[in-house]
Amino acid sequence: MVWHSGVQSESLISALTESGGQRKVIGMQKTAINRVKLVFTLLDADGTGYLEAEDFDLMATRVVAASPDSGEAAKAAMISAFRRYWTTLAAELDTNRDNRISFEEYSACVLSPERFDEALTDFAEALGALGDPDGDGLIKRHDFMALMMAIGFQPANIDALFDAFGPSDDDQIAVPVWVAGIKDYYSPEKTGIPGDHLIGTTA
Ligand SMILES: [Ca+2]
Ligand SMILES: [Ca+2]
Repeated sequence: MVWHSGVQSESLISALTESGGQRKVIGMQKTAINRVKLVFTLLDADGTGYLEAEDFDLMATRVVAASPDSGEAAKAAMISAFRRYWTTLAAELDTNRDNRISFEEYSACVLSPERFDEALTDFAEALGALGDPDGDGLIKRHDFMALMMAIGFQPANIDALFDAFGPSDDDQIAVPVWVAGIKDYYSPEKTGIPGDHLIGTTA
């Protein structure tokens, strides 16, 4: 895993301390900090080092393309959820109003995770629905893998996460299990969750 320059534990901690979040930093486990870093890196889909509207359009396109069997309504909901996620992040975190979010700006999300809850729920439910194109309420490992690779996770980590969700004998997981897992993953205050498998051993 290669991080953008400046995206290191030290910069996150100093940014949080400046924001008055020192107590949260102390209580934040290394896995949670690494997850915030990984989420930022993945959300920066075009690799500019900043989150911009284009990143969310790009990732929406990739994710929808990874779910060819899904219906048009489910795809449209996913695109709309990605856009809402961006507009919410931009409204809450673009402190210097330059229409992009630096990692330092992004790291402030750990101080007020509740502000992102609705946009995150939208996003998680849209992604969960894409993972279940036949609508039986279950997600096959193959579909899970395709979507998670489109977001940018590593295959071995994706398999480990799927296993951590406790798949059924026919290797499927329930949609609500994944929706809850997505919400936990993008909630920086959560620790010790199945999604920590996505950080892998290289982060
Ligand atoms: Ca970018
Ligand atoms: Ca900014």
